[in-house]
Amino acid sequence: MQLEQDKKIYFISDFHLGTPGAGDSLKREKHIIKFLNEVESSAAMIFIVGDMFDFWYEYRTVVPRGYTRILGKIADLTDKGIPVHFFVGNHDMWMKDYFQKELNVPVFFEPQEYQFNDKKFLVGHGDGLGPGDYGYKFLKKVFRNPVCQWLFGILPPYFGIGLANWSSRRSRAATGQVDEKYFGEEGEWLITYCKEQLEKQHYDYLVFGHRHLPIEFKFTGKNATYINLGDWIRYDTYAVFDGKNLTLHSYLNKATDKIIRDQN
Ligand SMILES: [Mn+2]
Repeated sequence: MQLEQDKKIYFISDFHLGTPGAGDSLKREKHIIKFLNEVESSAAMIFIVGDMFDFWYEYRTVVPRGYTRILGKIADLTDKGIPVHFFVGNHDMWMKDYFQKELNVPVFFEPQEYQFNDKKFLVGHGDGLGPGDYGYKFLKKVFRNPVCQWLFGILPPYFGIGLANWSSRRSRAATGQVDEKYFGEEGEWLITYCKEQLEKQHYDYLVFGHRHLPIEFKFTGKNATYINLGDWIRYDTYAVFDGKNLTLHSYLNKATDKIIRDQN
């Protein structure tokens, strides 16, 4: 894709709508929509890179209630001809064809490559990539297993969604504080994953979410940058590609100083 003059591509992730409760979630949802309203006139394309919902499961004929504003906004964007691409996260991987059919939004389950102008991108949510995290990788296999998904789908939603909300609260509680600390080049497994990918082929930008920590990491001698999109809980961060460079910003300068810019 070749960008027109003054057009930009936006990347955002990890809204976790639904948590911690309806009131806070609605405030965040409106804040995200305000951002989308402001950028849409310059947007050639928008990427939502996973964990839009704290929990989402599409039954064959039914979707979870709520989130009408953000879903409406996404429909509005695609109706106006702005492509929106969605990557599932570990909190909203139970997607079928609702986004494609209702919102005209393609949904991706694995990292994808893109070429914008002369820059090559790799984009994905980032869960279960790189070394370690075997417990989660096993769980992901279970969650993505069609039989397990079918079994979950025949549970009454009162029970199924209740169970999911309970377990997502527990997983947040378990990882709550760890997210905020930057582990450096050796400790950040998405950096390790990026290095593995860069061994195989060149990318200018490797863009992930999941980490809930805004990071810009430049790989020395590779002319490549890993960007982590942070989240819309603590940082309200987004990445923007202006045709030449991809850079990380905080909406309304909420936490620009908290963006980790590791020049290596
Ligand atoms: Mn997340």
